[in-house]
Amino acid sequence: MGYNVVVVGATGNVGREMLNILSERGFPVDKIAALASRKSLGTEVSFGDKTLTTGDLEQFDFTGWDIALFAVGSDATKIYAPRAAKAGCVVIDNSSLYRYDPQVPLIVPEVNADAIIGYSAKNIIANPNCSTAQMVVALKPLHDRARIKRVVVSTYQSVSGAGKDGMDELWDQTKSIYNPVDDVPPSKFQKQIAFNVIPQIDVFLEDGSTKEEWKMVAETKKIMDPSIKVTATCVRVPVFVGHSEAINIEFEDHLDEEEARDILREAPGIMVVDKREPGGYTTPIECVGDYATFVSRIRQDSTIDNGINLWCVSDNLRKGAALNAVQIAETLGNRVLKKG
Ligand code: 11C
Repeated sequence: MGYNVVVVGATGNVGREMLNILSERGFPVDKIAALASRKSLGTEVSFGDKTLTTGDLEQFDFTGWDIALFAVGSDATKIYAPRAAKAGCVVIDNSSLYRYDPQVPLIVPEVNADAIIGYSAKNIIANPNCSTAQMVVALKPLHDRARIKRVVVSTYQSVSGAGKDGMDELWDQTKSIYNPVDDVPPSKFQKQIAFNVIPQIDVFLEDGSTKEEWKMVAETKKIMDPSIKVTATCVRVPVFVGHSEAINIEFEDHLDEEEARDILREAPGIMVVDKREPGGYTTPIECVGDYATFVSRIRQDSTIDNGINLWCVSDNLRKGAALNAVQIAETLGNRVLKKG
């Protein structure tokens, strides 16, 4: 016996990956529904070797459905997630709407799977922001060994984090550079993204940071440990898929770079690629379509007492979104619903 599963936002970048990953991982599905907003209604999407036609989110009755993976914006989530939850369907939400709600667990299964039990307060589980998800997978095993005090992270985030429109803007603008007749001015992004980098993701906050940077701070504290200090600079780069992060970590206790490498090699969800030679590290293009969070360039930071630097890369549509959501569904199934 399997689960009745709904994917909400099935035509978007993340919704499509949710369907792919449910199928790839053999998630025990009895019945599946792919839902979309009115404008994408009737679009066909793939689920393994099947083709599904998207149904209408507005009209959908969630009664009798076990799990809904939501990959729509906060506005639609606000209306339909409580509706699904009330009908007895557990919502796994990829938007930021519920992430900071103390009654909603924010889960990265490799890091805080035990917290999933808190789902029953609202029948909702939150999926973190992509840049947080891959970072905490890399940080957790090191924190368990040497207690992290402070993290300084700079991100290099791909345009797919901004959805299909972001990918189209990079593609069209890149072409337009060679054919200036087709001018493609910035629209999704604040400045030209082709052949450029932009130190702004999401809106500015009062303290001069951006909301993306704030999310990395708040979510790391909620998922891992509220005592960890995080400071982030989030940057958009002209890469289609795959977020990269340069992470500087300060620990309470000494941690030697060899031990850090060994710990990360053994840790769940991580692939260490760290040869000190040209090309002996992972770049975003190499992580596309993969499940792992890749860690490279592990080295001592000799400017502080207990410091390590590393480079971390992952597919933002997978570990950063759809894969993590499916892993949450698997954890929920194995630990709570126990139907599969
Ligand atoms: C980006 N990280 O790369 C964002 C996208 O809170 O789930 C995901 C936003 C979120 O633009």
